[in-house]
Amino acid sequence: MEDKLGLIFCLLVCSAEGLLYPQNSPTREMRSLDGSWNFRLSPKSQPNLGTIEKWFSCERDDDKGFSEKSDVFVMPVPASFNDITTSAELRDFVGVAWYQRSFEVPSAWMEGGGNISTRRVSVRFGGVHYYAQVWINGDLVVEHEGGHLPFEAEISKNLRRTGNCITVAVNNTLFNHSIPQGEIFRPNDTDRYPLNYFTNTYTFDFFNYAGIHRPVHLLLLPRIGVSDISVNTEQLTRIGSDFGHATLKFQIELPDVPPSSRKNGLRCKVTLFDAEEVAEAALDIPLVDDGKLCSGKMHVENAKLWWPIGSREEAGYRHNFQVQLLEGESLVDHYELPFGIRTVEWDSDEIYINHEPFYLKGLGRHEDSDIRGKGYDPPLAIKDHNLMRWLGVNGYRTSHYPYAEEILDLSERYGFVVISESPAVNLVNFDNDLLAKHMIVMTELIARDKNRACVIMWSLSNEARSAQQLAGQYYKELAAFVKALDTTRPVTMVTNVKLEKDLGAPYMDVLAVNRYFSWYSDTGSLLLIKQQMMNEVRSWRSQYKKPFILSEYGADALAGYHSDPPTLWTEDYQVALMKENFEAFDQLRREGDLVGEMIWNFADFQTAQGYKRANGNKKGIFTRDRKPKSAAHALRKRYNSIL
Ligand code: BDP
Repeated sequence: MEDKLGLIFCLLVCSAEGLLYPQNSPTREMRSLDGSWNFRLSPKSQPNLGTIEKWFSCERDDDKGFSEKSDVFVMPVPASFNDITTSAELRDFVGVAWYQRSFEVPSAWMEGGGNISTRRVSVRFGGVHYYAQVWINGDLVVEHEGGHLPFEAEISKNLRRTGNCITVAVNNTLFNHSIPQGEIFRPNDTDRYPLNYFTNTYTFDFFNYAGIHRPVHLLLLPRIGVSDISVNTEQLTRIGSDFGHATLKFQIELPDVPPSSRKNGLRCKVTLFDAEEVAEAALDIPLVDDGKLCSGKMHVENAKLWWPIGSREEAGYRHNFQVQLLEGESLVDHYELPFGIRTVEWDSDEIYINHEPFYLKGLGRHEDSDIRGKGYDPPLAIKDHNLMRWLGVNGYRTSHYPYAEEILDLSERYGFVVISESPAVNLVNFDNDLLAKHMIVMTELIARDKNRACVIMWSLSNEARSAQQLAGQYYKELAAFVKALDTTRPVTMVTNVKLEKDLGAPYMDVLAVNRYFSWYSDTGSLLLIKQQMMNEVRSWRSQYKKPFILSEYGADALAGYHSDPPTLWTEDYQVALMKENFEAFDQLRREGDLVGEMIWNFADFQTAQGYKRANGNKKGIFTRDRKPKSAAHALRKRYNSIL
């Protein structure tokens, strides 16, 4: 992959349209393509072999094709491919991995040859890491860069009545200008390395799992239908503890088609239903802007509000924002968007949800588990949410990349607050090409998650080298760009740089700082934590006068290791370190200097191999298979005792 070409390509075709989450409705149908796919690697030394030999051709009797080859094996989707076999070659593979499967579409979808004038068939990927190319029956239909956000392509013209074939080539290589970044290490020392030896190195602290990580859907959609919806709680007057009068501002978009293909006389009917399906407000409005959109404001009286978990008996309340596109009385499109009514505000000290100060009892997480790697797995996602409920957590950060839409749905439903982070982790250089790409990622992320009540803040990056001279201008431009895209949420960047050196903080609304006192500095000296933490937070606060979140602290602990007095890598040390931090947090909070604390990490997770990592990072308060360490009980006790 030539990264500049990728950028230019994406600038041309990356669009915020068509990202609505798939659903069945009176006008929409979907079919899952999850399951067992055929899988084959283009040899590491010949990354282009699959393309040269046209593995996407899907011809069974083609001797160069994909099918029935001895090196083809079965791969589950969604899942990372790395841990599915016992092969170290596959686990550490760098290059292009190929997926292929056959599929059928219902014959009704193909009426009139796909009935191209009134309906379209699309394929939608929730996330493929890192660079994906997709072919249908041998035709390239879409390419997408970036491993954590959805993309979609129309395939109506590429389909056959029966015997369809889809091929996906996934390149997991990370470059200087991918997000996240990586480096190709290609030594020319032939004494120590075989000819053509190379690896892909990266500095971030989690394994670069790859593959088709999230669900794949076939969609049947109206050709002139709803392509995007934006809704936001613009104004809110609280009524009592749980309710409010609200003004919702919304915009419904249709595809930008030539005037000759537009339909005249379309209108939008927008209805807000409560959870019992009782209509609370409705509007009927014409399309404007050459038939490309409907927009308006909806007033709703006594609406039940979306509240964070733990703050009210009923948290995570969602209404159904139903959009119908009508032509006369006939229904052209129907989409239902779950929508939580809530506001987010911030000033120099606090973050407010529904006008109430919010204190984040949080943690950092990863999409990570045994066997699946970063593949979306419903039992795991639900288990994780149950564990967070047990802990008394009220929010988390999607460290260090956007999580699956299905995970955010769960979080929103339970009332977990989410700081949504881009995949820009450990950025090391700050040039215009990277900035352009970072802007694309933020655009795609906001397009995907803008309607979610649970998402209260955007995190532009984690632990960028923001002391570098060029970082100041970079973050100035990036923050302005994101704030223009979304004026309703604060922006942060998570930093580990020293206060005097960090060049990004001046442009953020909220400060988020990672500090590992007595782990990465003054290792073993637990008694220094309180003093160091308090001085640290107070100095950021007095310099910037912005709300402050301690976004990471913690210690590695090998489950089952104990010592008294506590020593490094034991469960006892992890707990002791937490308790010292808690004392500092309590005092800082009393003084009005802290709006959130987030332990690192929810569970142990896999990393690249290294002598500082014992089969992964062990800072989890749960093990990788979600068994509690002593730290989980200590955190639970704390979070359940603070309001
Ligand atoms: C922080 C990073 C996080 C690491 C953690 C650690 O933000 O990704 O996993 O340190 O070292 O610096 O455990």
